[in-house]
Amino acid sequence: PDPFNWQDPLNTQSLFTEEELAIQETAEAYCQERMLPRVLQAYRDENYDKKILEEMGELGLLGATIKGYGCAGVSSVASGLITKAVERVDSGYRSGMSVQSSLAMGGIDEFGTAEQKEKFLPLMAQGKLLGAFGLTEPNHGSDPGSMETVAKPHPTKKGYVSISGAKTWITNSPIADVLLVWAKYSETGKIKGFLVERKDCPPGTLETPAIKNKNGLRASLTGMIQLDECPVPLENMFPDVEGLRGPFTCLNGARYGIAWGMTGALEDCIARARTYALERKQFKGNPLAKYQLIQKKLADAVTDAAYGTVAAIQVGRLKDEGKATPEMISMIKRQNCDRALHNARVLQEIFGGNAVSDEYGIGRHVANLFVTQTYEGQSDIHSLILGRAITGIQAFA
Ligand code: TGC
Ligand code: FAD
Repeated sequence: PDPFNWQDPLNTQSLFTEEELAIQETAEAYCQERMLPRVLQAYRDENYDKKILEEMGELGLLGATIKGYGCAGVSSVASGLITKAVERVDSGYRSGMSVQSSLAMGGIDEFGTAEQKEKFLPLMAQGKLLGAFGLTEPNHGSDPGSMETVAKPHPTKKGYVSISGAKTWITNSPIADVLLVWAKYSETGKIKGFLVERKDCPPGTLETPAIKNKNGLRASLTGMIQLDECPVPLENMFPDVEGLRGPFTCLNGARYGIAWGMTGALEDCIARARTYALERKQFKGNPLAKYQLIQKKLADAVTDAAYGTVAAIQVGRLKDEGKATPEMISMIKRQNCDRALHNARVLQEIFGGNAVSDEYGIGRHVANLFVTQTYEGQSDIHSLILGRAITGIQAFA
């Protein structure tokens, strides 16, 4: 056999097709050469360069599993490799992409009418039209079924609904052109999806203020969506899906992506910690890497990254065969997020005081990984989804 490779201990490269390897190479090259040089300043300034999405669009990296509409139509594993490459740089950059690709484009592809797909998907694939996904509200996060945002028939405009309510912690909302808003439709009392186009909203009916001074995910924009009797044409509603199945179907794709992304973020922490441990000397000129406690930290992290990658590949293959269940996705989202956060925190210790300097990158990952463990279903929520599937008893309420 080939010698052991700490960067790919279980030789997962042997599980990819030629096409997947080529996509991985394109994505890794773009992310390391074009994204990585920007991230430190973006994180300091709490700034997101939306040109990133346009650049990714040019390379065919957006909505990559969608067939047609200018999208690449690649395998779920290939899309996972793109996500991993992006998150190796920063979870905020992956967030910007996930919302565009999985949540907004994925929703339109799955539930949109032919007209909605033609209108939005080609421009979104190019990164020229930006999307957001509004499910969470100030009073309802883990329990979106209790949402208060409502869509009523518009009192004066025929063929329109009037949407009122507030969404919060919405990635990309300050810059999005089209916001997929989930609201209770007064005619049925059921949750429906509406594509709210910023350019068509009369003044004062749509506001998307940014949430500033975050202590994680600072290279991504987050904001609110405030709707005050906002008129939206009924032709912008997803016609055939109602209830939480709509948003959760979009979330299946995004949660799958996060599971992949986690392995990228963790591998970057490992590479940074290993380099540091080999260079930094303490006690009689020995590198930190000589000490057993340091080696155990690296061994644990490398093992978790490798196991997480293998699990993500398996779920990706099942997804393309139509055999992946939401519980499988909950399992890998929860496990890969929890292990990435835990290991990143432990690896951070290797840097001693220097961990506090943002130049070393490790603190940025640790702060980001708290967010990834929290959004798209906090880890304990995924424990309950799994617990329900194991016991047949739901423990949410
Ligand atoms: P429950 O009774 O379990 O289900 C209600 C309906 O939804 C269906 N369903 C699913 N359908 C497809 N895929 C899934 N994964 C599904 N899960 C549930 C279910 O079959 C049912 O359908 P129907 O037709 O019978 O009505 O619903 P519940 O209200 O008891 O929900 C419980 C719980 C905890 C599972 C759920 O509410 C949950 O997952 N909460 C977490 C909330 C969450 O994930 N929010 C994410 C917001 S978006 C975000 O964070 C984006 S960050 C992006 C970035 O920046 O990267
Ligand atoms: P809560 O629901 O209040 O939960 C708080 C804690 O209580 C959690 O630990 C949770 O696990 C626990 N808890 C809740 N219920 C139970 C229970 N029944 N049993 C045991 N424990 C429980 N949302 C969007 O819609 N779109 C976005 O683009 C988006 N982007 C985000 C970006 C960022 C940077 C952040 C921080 C969040 C984003 N979110 C987005 C929101 C995110 O999905 C929610 O924060 C998340 O779902 C948790 O909801 P909450 O914050 O209201 O916490």
